[in-house]
Amino acid sequence: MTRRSLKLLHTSDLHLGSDIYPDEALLGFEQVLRLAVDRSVDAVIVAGDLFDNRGVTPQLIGEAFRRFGALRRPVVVLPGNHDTALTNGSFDRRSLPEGVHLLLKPGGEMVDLEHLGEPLGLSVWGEPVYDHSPAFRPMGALQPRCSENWYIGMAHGLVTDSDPYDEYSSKITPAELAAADCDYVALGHVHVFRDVTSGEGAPAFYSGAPSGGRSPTAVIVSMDPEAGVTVEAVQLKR
Ligand SMILES: [Mn+2]
Repeated sequence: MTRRSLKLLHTSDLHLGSDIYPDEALLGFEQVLRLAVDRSVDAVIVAGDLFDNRGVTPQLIGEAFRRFGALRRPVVVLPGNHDTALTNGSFDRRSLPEGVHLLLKPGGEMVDLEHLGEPLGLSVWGEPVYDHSPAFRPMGALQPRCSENWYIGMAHGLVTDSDPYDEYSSKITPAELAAADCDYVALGHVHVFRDVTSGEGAPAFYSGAPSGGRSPTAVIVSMDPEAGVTVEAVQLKR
């Protein structure tokens, strides 16, 4: 088996259309787009909360996806609990530019990415947040690896090992992360860069948000057949 080296940009929690920091959110988005180009990444993965609330305008949604399409490389967007403008049934996936994938299927779905008609050798799975409640387990339905591709699991939720009253919504446990048969787990929901790798499991990271906090970040993931998976947190400007 020969896998090729791939470089990815992992981001989350952009909160475009935020009613608290709309300008900063846009600035964060611009920095993410620039980083994708500057680092010549092969794909961009957005682990939830691209948009802030159900009131974001169709214009903003269209423009954000248009900008992703203009990157001319695959982009995968997983809806988080804030992306109700994408999950409320009003969004038409057919309006997405070529190469931009929005994971909308309840129960989760897998995409095999392509670039210029050629397989990239990368599969990405994620289950969108339709029910942000303790009943929803974002990693609970992770599909087993089904090819020799690099395999990334995406999830938007809270990694915790301490929830005695089962009260946390969209919970992800360290045991689920340890058992995930992936090469990398791209997480969103916590707005701070964090390594949550569990035991011998795949590297699992929160990318941190590119805006809205004191330490905006995005993550560059390098996947190399020899060196394995390495993760770099890139500090963005406020
Ligand atoms: Mn969230």
